[in-house]
Amino acid sequence: MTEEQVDPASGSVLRHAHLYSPGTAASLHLRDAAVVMSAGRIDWCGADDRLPQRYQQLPQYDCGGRLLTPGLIDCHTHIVAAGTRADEFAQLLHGVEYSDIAANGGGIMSTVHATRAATEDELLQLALQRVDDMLACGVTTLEIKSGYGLTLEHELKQLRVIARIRAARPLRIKATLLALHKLAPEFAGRADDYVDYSCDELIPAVAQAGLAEAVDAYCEHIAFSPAQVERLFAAATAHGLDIKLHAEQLSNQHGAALAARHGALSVDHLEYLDNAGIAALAASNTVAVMLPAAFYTLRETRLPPVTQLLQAGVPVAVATDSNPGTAPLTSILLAMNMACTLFRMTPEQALAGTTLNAARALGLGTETGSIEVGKWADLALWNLDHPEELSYLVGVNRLHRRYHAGQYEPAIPSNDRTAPR
Ligand code: DI6
Ligand code: FE
Repeated sequence: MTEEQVDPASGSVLRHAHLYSPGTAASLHLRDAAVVMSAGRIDWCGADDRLPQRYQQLPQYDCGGRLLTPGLIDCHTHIVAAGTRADEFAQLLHGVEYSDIAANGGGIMSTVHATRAATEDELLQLALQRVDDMLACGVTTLEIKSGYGLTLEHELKQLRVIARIRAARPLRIKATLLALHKLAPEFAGRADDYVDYSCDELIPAVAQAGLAEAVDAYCEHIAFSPAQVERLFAAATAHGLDIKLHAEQLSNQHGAALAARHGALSVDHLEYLDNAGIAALAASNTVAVMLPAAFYTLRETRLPPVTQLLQAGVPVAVATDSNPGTAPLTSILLAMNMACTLFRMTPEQALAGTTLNAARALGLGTETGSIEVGKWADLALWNLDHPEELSYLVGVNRLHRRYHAGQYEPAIPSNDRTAPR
């Protein structure tokens, strides 16, 4: 019987893998390893020649010395969106500032118009194309944000699309209500009323519908103030939702320290983070998420203080930030490469950033992100010899197999060529 026909409850074994799994203190690195998957979880892992007798009868797959890592985790994306921003790319290349494009009605608002105009089915088809790219890169867990609707109707529409992706594809998804992304045009000149609307209508309705696990905001001089974000955090927490924050991307609003104080799962971007912000993160459990593709697209020059964060013991994650404006990519592998070349992270740190630390940024640190007994058997097997190669290769994807809950998923659905563009 081949492994993929096996009932997951009965389990299977991966043999002769070159296992590399980032850890908090030390990484697990075994040249010739076996991993037993049972009922969707990792039941045993260790040196192949120590595989206990009781597992010898299970169906086996010979990895042939290929690199085996935890499935990759993209902990920050905005993939439920319609429309293109290719025109803005041309403007950026000609030196127009992102904030000026936004001030002239483009930027996030351009995507809001297109997303509002799209049907739920159209948004689903567009998002599935991006999800399929991600699955093909070995992603097993994905965070997806709303934030291009800005009214209850359209935010719920985006969040329902996320729920449908969860049903349509074999991967874990965390949904985030990005409540304060951009001031809705209906509230022009009344930002505080929009914050009230987010706290009093959006959050309760989304929590009631069970459509999101976390709430996020864009704390920036061109977006929302720390005081406004703090009100949102209070409402989110009161409704039992986790919190996250886009902070210190274009300016220092001291958003990261605010989020850490409120127990945020993560703070994301951080180019303008100062020493007080680093200290606040170090004193918390909040993960620092690096988004080098946005830095790259906007051709930023100010680097986030990655080295200082790591020295201070802050867990550092890496994500794509996949969105139509500032990060039009779907490859988490490319984001890892950029984290190394642009932000000077090591390949090991980049891989920890898309596995263990990304899991923590989603509140899933005990469930996934490393190859450990008891965790979900979410794994990626690569046609590679060394873990460093995942970050070293530029725009190259060498995924051999992906396992979700112990199941090999050979048939990653191909893109629907009739999908709306
Ligand atoms: N994430 C965001 O939400 C904003 N920047 C970022 O990195 C804006 C995304 C957009 O321009 O659509
Ligand atoms: Fe973002």
